[in-house]
Amino acid sequence: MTESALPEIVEAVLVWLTANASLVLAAGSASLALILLWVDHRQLARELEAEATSSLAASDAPTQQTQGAAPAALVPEVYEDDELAAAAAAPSIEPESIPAVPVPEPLVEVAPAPESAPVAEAAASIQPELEVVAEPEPIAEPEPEAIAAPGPEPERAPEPAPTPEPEPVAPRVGLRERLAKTSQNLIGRLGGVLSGRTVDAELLDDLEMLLFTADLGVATAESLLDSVKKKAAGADAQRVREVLHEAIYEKLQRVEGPESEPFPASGPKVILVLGVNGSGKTTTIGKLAAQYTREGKKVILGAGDTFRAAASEQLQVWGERSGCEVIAGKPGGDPAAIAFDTVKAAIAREADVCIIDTAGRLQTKKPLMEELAKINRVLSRDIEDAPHECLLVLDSNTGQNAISQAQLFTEVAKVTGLVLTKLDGTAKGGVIVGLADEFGIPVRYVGVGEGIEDLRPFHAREFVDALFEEG
Ligand SMILES: Nc1nc2c(ncn2[C@@H]2O[C@H](COP(=O)(O)OP(=O)(O)OP(=O)(O)O)[C@@H](O)[C@H]2O)c(=O)[nH]1
Ligand SMILES: [Mg+2]
Repeated sequence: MTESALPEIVEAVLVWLTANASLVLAAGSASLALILLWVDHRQLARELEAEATSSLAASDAPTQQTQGAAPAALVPEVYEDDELAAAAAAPSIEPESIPAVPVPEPLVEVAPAPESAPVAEAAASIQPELEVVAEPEPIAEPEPEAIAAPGPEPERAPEPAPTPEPEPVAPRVGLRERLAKTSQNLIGRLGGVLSGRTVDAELLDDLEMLLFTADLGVATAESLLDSVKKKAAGADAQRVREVLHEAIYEKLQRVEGPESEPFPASGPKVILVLGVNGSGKTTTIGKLAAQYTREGKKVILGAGDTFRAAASEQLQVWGERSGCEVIAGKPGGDPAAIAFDTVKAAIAREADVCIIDTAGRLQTKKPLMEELAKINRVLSRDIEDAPHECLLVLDSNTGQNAISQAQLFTEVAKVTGLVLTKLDGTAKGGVIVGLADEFGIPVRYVGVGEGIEDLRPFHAREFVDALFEEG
């Protein structure tokens, strides 16, 4: 700004003041009035304060503090409202007036309500879901892939069933009678061939034909024919009969072992039973169980045939008949899991024997070797040398086919004993000689009927004599 401009500005201000003199005067007087009013108000406040202080000295000071009223010193110096100022400064506040303060109550009652209700509702709606999630899934059985579970959780071992009374045993029917058809096929026909003849080339031809059609097997038939040629050349029919009788006995005597492998020093004896479907495994197990229980042994059966419908029910029936417990699983389950559980149960119940059934269709379901290896593995988990006995059950009705079955099973399992079943109903029982000759595996039992008493320990002499007995 230049010096020459100043007089012009002053002049402009003076002109404005002159024009608005009345407005300026009004503003000044209003300000003055306000200042005077404020001074007057302060004076009034001081007087009230002095009055309150003198009253406090005379009143009960602790009452104020315990009731939580504001001390006089905290009373504001200036109050717009005189009544409020007087109330705040009042020395004797009534106790009832404190809970009457309206502010906190609505806060307590109203504030949580809008939120808590939805939360409670939400909690209620979530709760059932949580319960469903928390509920444990029912445990499956292992099935052992019991082995997996084993898992197959042995947890599945059922409580011992009440032991029913074993069935009374029917009187024994003679072996000769039971072997009648085989005897007729082999020895009966022999009588017809030999009748009144001496051993010559022609007779040897006829004899060869007879032996080859008697289900003995080619090698065994040839071996027997050789014996006749060597020991009965030129002899009569009676001598040929004697030579054959002794030659067959020698072959069978080689496979006459004890009825079973010996019992282990401690723990249950474990018997695994194998064979094609329908060969008589389950029936043989039932009969065996009855024999052991009759001897006072405690027996547990394992329904390892999970393949065939009603297979485990069939074993249950045998269990009831022989008075022993049966460990079973779900149809279609893992047979190895059942085997595992059966051994566990046998140990837990201090059983003397446990016998494990298997499916006849085992070899068509999975590779036989794989399946049997798995079963053998789990059996030896708790008892190192189990199974102590591996029985192969062969149906004599199948004739030469029984030899093929023995071939198959001995390749994939360590078969320790044979059971020849259904010798009572067949003419093909000569196969037992072929089996003995070719495999040399002990024949433990022969099945000669469907009854519980129709499993006989195999004794070579008794068997051969029954075959050759004139009837
Ligand atoms: N006559 C006679 N029948 C027998 C003998 N052993 C078993 N059977 C019968 O043969 C049939 C089959 O017997 P199972 O014991 O079921 O045969 P399996 O080997 O268990 O058969 P799968 O369970 O199908 O593999 C049944 O009707 C038995 O009664 C026997 O020694 N003599
Ligand atoms: Mg069976």
